[in-house]
Amino acid sequence: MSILSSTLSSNYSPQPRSTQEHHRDLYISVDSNAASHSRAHRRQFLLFQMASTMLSLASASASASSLSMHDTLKGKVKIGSNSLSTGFVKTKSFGRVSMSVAANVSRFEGITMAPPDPILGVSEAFRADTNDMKLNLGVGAYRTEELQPYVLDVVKKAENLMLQRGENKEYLPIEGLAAFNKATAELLFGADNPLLKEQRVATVQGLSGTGSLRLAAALIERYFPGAKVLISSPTWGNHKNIFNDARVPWSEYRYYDPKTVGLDFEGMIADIKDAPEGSFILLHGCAHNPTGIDPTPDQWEKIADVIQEKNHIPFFDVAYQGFASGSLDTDAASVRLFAARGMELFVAQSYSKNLGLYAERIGAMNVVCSSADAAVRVKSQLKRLARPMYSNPPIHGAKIVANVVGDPTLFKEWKAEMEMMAGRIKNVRQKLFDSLSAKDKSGKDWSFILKQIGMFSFTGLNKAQSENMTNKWHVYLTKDGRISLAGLSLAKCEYLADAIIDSFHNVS
Ligand code: PGU
Repeated sequence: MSILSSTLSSNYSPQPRSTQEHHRDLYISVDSNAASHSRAHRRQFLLFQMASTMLSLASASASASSLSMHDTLKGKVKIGSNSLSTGFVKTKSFGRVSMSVAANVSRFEGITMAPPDPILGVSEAFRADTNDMKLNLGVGAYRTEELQPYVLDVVKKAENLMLQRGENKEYLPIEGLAAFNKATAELLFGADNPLLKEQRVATVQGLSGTGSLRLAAALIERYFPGAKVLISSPTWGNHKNIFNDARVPWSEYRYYDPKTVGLDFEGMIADIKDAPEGSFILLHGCAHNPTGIDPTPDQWEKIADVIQEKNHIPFFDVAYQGFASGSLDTDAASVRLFAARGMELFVAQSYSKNLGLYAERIGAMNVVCSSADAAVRVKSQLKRLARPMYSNPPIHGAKIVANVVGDPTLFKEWKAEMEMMAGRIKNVRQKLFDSLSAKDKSGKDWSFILKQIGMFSFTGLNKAQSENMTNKWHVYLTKDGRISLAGLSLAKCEYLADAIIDSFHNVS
């Protein structure tokens, strides 16, 4: 009785409920008349048994793949051709009593299992693999030649400085740390860029690249209703999630040409031209993810021409500044070219890769406006959007960036470390190409690997071939055939070449 009484509530009030809510609960009727107490006991017990039976059928069906959760929620449990109702069990004139069914069926039965993330899920699968030869080339995270995570020396030095100064942990303003915002805009546009003096850039600290993109997506959704974002085909997988979640419509423009394993420049220009006037064109500032193929400076000019002609708004995602070429300035050239034309543009930045601050979630959203007045208003709205989402950003990474960039010695050391990291990636790229060329007797041209830049190589392996890499060779990569060279060592290049050659030639 105690279990029953604790799960029964006698003051059910028939408030309007959604059909789904309605079906999530089971209602059973019990006798609330005190005079027929013992009869009511027996009836409650019987009803409880009936309910339990139905519930176990419902939960059994929920786990059986032949029946959808939707069917269960609709109150139907189908067994063979029979169908049982798990709805009301009523007896006339008795008060209805709501019964909580936590013992067998969760309120979350309607929540289906989400698929693993196509990139971060690869690391989870890698961790579960016990084979000694395993290699994680899934996530774009820099490893040393010993395949260990790397904390930059300048980061350690900046953190020591912070400890010595005994800095506090009070809330930052909504827009983030002022010293960080100044440093990040200067790194991006160049410290002497006139648009900074003219105060035409609205910069707010963001939750790394992803959070900054998401904030910008919220701004588009609110102030450009119906405007479309054009993203490259292919692109970093999370772009689609970000715009979907912000309810911003998007479509793709042609980018990668599998025939030439290069840029489909004509297709890209044609698709940008075809987009409705005033669309946002998402561009990877440098080191395009996943292809590693960037437009040439000449092509960037032509892209800017079309965007200007069509009154589109360029939206740069800069996640690899300094990491592609080893130079902060070279890697910002595309953004600076557009800014120099006096265009209004969006730029999301990330310090995950170039300062190795992955888990600190430090980045920024910059909106270049045509006037200082517009920049003040845009910034105020970015803050307004940020406040209910995360209130204000974290301080630690912002202080590291501000300290590194603000100290001439540390800044110089950072540049040297970035060159070292970019250099190591270039070395493994070369060694992988050499190993493939030496081992593959088919005459296939692997030189596209050398033409790609940045952290990744887009191998051209299809899904089945990528799966062979993992299942047979314990090499973990994303299913689009992208490998992160930042997770590869010179010592593992030959093994990887064997895996690629086998997968490419022996799996269709
Ligand atoms: N934009 C691009 C083009 C990226 O490649 C990434 C990271 C980001 C933004 C966001 O990085 P934040 O860490 O939020 O600053 N892409 C990596 C990291 C793993 C992931 O998917 O988040 C990658 O492996 O593609």
